[in-house]
Amino acid sequence: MSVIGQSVRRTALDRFASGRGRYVGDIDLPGMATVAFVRSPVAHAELLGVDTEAARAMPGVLAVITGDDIASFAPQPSLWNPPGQNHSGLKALATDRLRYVGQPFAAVVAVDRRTAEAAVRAIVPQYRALPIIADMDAALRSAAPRLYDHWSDNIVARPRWQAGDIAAAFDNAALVVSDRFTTQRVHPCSLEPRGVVVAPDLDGESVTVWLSTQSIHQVRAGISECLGLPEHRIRVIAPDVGGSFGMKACIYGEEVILAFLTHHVGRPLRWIETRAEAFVASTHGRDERVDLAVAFGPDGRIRALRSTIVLDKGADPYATSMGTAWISGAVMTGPYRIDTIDIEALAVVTNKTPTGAYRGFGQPEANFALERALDMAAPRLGLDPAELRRRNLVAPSEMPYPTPTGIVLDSGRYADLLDTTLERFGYGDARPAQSSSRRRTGVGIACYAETTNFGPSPLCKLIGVDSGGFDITAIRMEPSGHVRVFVGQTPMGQGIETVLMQVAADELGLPIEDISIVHGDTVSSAYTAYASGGSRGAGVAGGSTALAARRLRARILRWGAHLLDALPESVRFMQGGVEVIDVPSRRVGIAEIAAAAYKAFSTPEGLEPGLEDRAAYDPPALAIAYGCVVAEVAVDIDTGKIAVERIVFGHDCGVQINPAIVEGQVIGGLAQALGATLFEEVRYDADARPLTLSLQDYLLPLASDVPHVELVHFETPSPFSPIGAKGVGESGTIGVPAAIANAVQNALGAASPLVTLPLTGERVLAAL
Ligand code: MCN
Ligand code: SMO
Repeated sequence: MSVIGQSVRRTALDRFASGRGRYVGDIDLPGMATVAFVRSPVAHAELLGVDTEAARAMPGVLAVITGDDIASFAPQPSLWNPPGQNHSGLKALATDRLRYVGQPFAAVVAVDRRTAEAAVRAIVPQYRALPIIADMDAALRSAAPRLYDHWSDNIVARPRWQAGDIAAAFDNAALVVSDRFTTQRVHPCSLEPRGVVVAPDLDGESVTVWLSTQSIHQVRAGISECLGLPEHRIRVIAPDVGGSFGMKACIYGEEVILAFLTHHVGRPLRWIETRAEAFVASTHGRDERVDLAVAFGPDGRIRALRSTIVLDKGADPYATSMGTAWISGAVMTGPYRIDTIDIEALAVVTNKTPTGAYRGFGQPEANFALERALDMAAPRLGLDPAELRRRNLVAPSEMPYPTPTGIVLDSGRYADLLDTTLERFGYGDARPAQSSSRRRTGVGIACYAETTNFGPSPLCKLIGVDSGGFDITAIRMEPSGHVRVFVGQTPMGQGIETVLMQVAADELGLPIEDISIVHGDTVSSAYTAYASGGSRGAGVAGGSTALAARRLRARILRWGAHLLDALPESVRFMQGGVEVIDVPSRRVGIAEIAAAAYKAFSTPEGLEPGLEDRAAYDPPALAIAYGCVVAEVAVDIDTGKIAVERIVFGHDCGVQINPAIVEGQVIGGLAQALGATLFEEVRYDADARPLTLSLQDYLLPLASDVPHVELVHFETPSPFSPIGAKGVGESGTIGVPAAIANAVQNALGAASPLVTLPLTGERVLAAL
């Protein structure tokens, strides 16, 4: 029986659940010292000098460095570099200017954490305040001060997509709906914050870096570039990673500084981010505003779409640069048939912590705008929101459907999934569901189409991602018959290692216990430039793993034939061995084959001793997952408090390799989206000083906030993955904000439109 489609228990589950995970913070090396960073207390200032004398003189302080000490470093690399992009050129420590609260400008090495923190407090920056760019409007104002003197404005880049006669389509529309939809800034809040441990190697030249990251090879390349150290002299290891959600996808300055300092002081070093630090030092998510106008024909068909997207990139376009806004633009037409567009995406710099990748990566922001706009149009067109969507969803017969932004909607039954999900919900019976009491109920829908299996290398090149989108898997059957699979994915909690074991086990016809995965070490695992992110683990790493396993299987077959003294064409692979097709009793087991391949006293013609193979897989295109969320809410109109009562979530991620993991991913993503819909928000005051610095100011969803969720699964295999898998790791985050907002609007009836997240009580009351 195939192990694909089985809810195999996750390998590390028991270890994690019983507190035996081993994270960066658990690493303890002899002689290890602690690093702490001195961070900007102000949003924007000229840095005149840093007085480090008192700190240096403190007992237990081993070193203090400032920006002046890293003058020879190259700037922090940007992983996305779309055409025409402006670069900051910033290094790991600020030198002449401070650009956001939390930006590091000095680092301290001390014998322990307490001493390091005391030294940090003793370091005083002299600075002169500069005018502050507090938000995207301030950044775009023509008289705005520039954050970077070598730029002509505060815009990172502004790609644009145009197709069809947009003016005519709007002029002739039966209805135009337009508004400004804002998705707030959020804190990714992985359970384990970031952390780095480094050790100098004995040769005094190489360095080992243990890091909580989802991209070991990108980090290695980044450290190499910044320090001018060849990549082979840097070993990056990701131990267990306690959540990441996109935020650990990039290289940060801290790892570069530690890699440098470890030789400087000749000791292993550790830096573990505190939660308060994480609120300013690690990239935030979202913070995007979408101006959207949609033109409809009298039949409710969408005739055209016009949009301007603005991303608040914060103070430095490093890491993912304007990637999230680019993806928002690329997916703005959603799962719908729309051929006339004019979409522009801008990213601007402000005096805030940089924003970066966060689960959903630009897609929830676009979805919130489009799905809210559809609900605003439906009553004016005299159509039920479900019917309006049904009329516009791309049909299977139209696929592959190229959208005007260059995405190809590959496969799926969009309208069927909508109807099945509505039926499961009992939609016809539930709507309209408002009541006259102080507690009103409402129902809302959102559909989405989601880019997954991030990769095609030509696409990466086109949009300026600095690495190809392939995955490599190496595979080795040991002399014992056990199979080790070397992958380039860095698990961060999503369970990918179990799923890749399933793929290998399936291809080789072996029990899952006979497979193990090697990952998260630039020396021992496979090279994969892009690593984990873009919901690509199952589809892309699953692809390279299936191909590598197929090659190994062919090799095992030839060894089997050799041992059976049969022709390769006359044998077949059967559970746990190779047998002669016509004479199944002539059979040789895997263990025997493996032993023979390593003894190799006699090697088959054309083969070499040993059982090893590898394969790379570069997907031909993105795979488009899709889904439909139906939410029911109850709104207390005295307080504005929203209770999400029920969610039915229909989705299609192609072939599900591990249904239990898929379910966990959808519900986990949904819970995260619920927080971002209802209350999570990173706030700043008018001077760009952060107001949310702890979990007392920043509300996360509790288990009691998450409603009963029912899932509807469709499984349309992706034509763009050898195993038919599309991604699911981000699916839960995309349609939830719009579905809930649509439900709340349905409950509130004639209130003014809800267009800003999160849907706090104040906003709900204001709409009433
Ligand atoms: N899966 C499956 N069958 C499919 C698709 C996926 O069994 N058809 C399984 C996968 O094998 C994997 C999981 O579901 O175990 C998610 O797979 P996939 O969608 O391919 O995504 P990735 O493995 O690339 O994971 C990254 C994705 C992203 S981009 C973010 S952000 C994210 C997420 O997954 N961050 C997470 N889920 C997370 N889950 C946890 N617990 N922690 C994070 O930081
Ligand atoms: S935000 Mo996920 O790492 O693509």
